[in-house]
Amino acid sequence: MSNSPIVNEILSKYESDIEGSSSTKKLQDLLNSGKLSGTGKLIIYPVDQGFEHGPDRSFSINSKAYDPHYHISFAIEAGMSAFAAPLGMIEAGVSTFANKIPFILKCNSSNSLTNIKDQAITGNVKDALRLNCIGVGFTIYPGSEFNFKLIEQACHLFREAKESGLITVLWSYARGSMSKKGETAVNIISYAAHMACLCGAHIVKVKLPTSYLEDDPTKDAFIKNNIQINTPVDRVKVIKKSCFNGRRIVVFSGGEAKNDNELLNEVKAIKEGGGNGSIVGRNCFQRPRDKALELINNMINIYKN
Ligand code: FBP
Repeated sequence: MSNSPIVNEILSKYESDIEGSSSTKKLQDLLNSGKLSGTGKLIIYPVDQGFEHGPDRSFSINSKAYDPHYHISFAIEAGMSAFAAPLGMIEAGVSTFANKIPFILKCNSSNSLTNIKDQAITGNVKDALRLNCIGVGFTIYPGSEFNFKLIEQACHLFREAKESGLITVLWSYARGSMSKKGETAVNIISYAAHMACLCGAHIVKVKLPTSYLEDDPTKDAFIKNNIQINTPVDRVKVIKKSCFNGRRIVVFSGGEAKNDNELLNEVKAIKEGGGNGSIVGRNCFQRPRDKALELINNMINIYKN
């Protein structure tokens, strides 16, 4: 299959992944997967909320969602670009769904039985290769007291992943030292997104920022240089800019379940601001399957058109 011009343009920005190397091949496969194939846009389906928030808080609203097969088959039916999950969930469906959708192995996880802003390593490159994944995912918490360790672990994992020809996705979620509101402040998300690029992530995943500016040393730069942050489109542009002036793929998380219009308006802003797509979990599995399929279809149509 030959690439669309936009896919070639995106791939050309990953200069260390020499043409023909397997990281490039895997990134190309991802960009040519699902219903957004060839558009330069992605929708990834992450199901690690059982770890992060607990199974009952995540799945009891739609009890079929306790089954890993529910999620993988949903991602395939919806035409999503990839399925991202921790080790056990991928292991539970890897042969049934082999080669039907790209898998991304989420290699660390937190849990809400503790307040500690840290993550445990639960997977590695060897697991990702054994499970035929196209890449690895990792979370860092910029601002947390554990941030330096998490950043070092991310860089270590990514080094090994690239040596094995896998792609790398970094969930960069600021939390810890800033206010709760500050976790989604545009100056903080911009900083977190840029750090993810510096860690060498192929794909950066952040929350959609608000117009709030956290009172920290980065705030002044926004005010003095009149950085536009009023609309969601402005803010997506700010984040793309902080990601090497648009040279890195950036996807935005869906967050807690919200109504269709709210989510679709966010998707319109991501598209208009030059973002590369979405990573949505709860907004899918916390809806009845047919409604979730309809939602993803509408998101795909926005990203396509
Ligand atoms: P959602 O679409 O469910 O928000 O999933 C995206 C995600 O990054 C998950 O991978 C992760 O479990 C969750 O968000 C963490 O959310 P929060 O930081 O709000 O606890």
